[in-house]
Amino acid sequence: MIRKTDLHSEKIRNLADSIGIDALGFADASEFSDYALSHSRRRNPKLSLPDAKTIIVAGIYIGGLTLPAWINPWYGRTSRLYLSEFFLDVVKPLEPIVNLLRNTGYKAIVCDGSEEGGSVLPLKLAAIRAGLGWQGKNTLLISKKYGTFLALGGIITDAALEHNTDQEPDRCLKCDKCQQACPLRALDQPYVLNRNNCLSNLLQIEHLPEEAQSVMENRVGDCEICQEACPWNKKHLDHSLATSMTESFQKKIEDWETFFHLPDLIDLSEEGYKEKLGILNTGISYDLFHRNVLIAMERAKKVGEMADK
Ligand code: B12
Repeated sequence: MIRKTDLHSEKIRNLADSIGIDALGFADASEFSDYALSHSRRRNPKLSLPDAKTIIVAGIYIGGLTLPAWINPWYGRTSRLYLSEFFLDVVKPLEPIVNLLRNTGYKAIVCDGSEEGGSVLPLKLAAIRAGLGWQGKNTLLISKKYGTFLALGGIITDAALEHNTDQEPDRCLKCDKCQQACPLRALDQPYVLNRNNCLSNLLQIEHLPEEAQSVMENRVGDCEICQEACPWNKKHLDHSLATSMTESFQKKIEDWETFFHLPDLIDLSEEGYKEKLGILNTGISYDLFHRNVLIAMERAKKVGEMADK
């Protein structure tokens, strides 16, 4: 049994390393007073754990992963986060750290977007406070080493660990490539996402405006246009930093290659959707997914007809 006094930040860092977590930081668990959603539980970790002292923020690299089929109109396109199984936060990989904390007599609550009321942290702001990077004009956390391709996870604990005190400066400077690239101008105000114009949002809600349908191309879930335009992601788009996870990730991603063939997806039943895509844990309903597939299929036919002309 490890005594409370023996649990040092180093022990958690070494454990995180051994379980394939690419980025890790500790932040104080005070309120996020600059968090725009003032009513949200995410704003104050102490609402989830009254004697919270530390937020442990973890990042898993999902860059470099790509599916050649994504540029083929006959295949449904999603995103690296979508296929990473971390769409609703990095949760499972954090279990060994949670167990270490609890086995040492500390409390630990994991931010889990798939649980009702479980999304207890503004992970991007917590990651900034933990020293993992800065918030870019596309509102995402940008890391010098991993770009925006860190899927994030977080733990609120009453363990007093070595809190990061040195936040990364904003390195977006004059660049506005993400803002220029967004086809629906969701980033016209830098650092603020107008989610009503964000394809990633629109593809998972009821109302999908005509204009969005006209620019979604073969996207059936999520959109990465603002990420692909970001200079900090350049080195992560076609090849990846070799991390312990990436090989297994790329392999997992390739397994989806043929699955998203639109003519097959058209006939995918709700049971098939849950059975096959349930593991991705996106929380997106079958009806919305199927709607997106139908629209992408109509477009593929048009593109096909144009090509035949
Ligand atoms: C809700 C949500 C969404 C929503 C809304 C996004 C948004 N920016 O609000 C939708 C569905 C659109 C979305 C999309 C995506 N998401 Co999302 N999302 C979340 C979630 C659950 C909460 C984010 C949040 O707090 N939003 C509320 C806004 C207010 O907070 P904010 O974005 O930090 O906004 C700050 C600034 O923009 C500014 N601001 C914002 N609004 C306003 C308004 C005013 C008046 C002012 C003054 C300031 C201001 O201040 C805020 C700081 O307080 C997090 C998980 C989590 N628990 O944190 C994942 C998360 C942020 N998403 C993530 C990702 C990867 C994406 C996508 C890139 C997925 C993809 N396509 O690949 C897209 C990209 C869209 C984008 N450019 O942000 C990752 C980010 C990882 C990273 N490296 O940054 C997270 C952390 C999920 C994860 N576990 O990894 N997402």
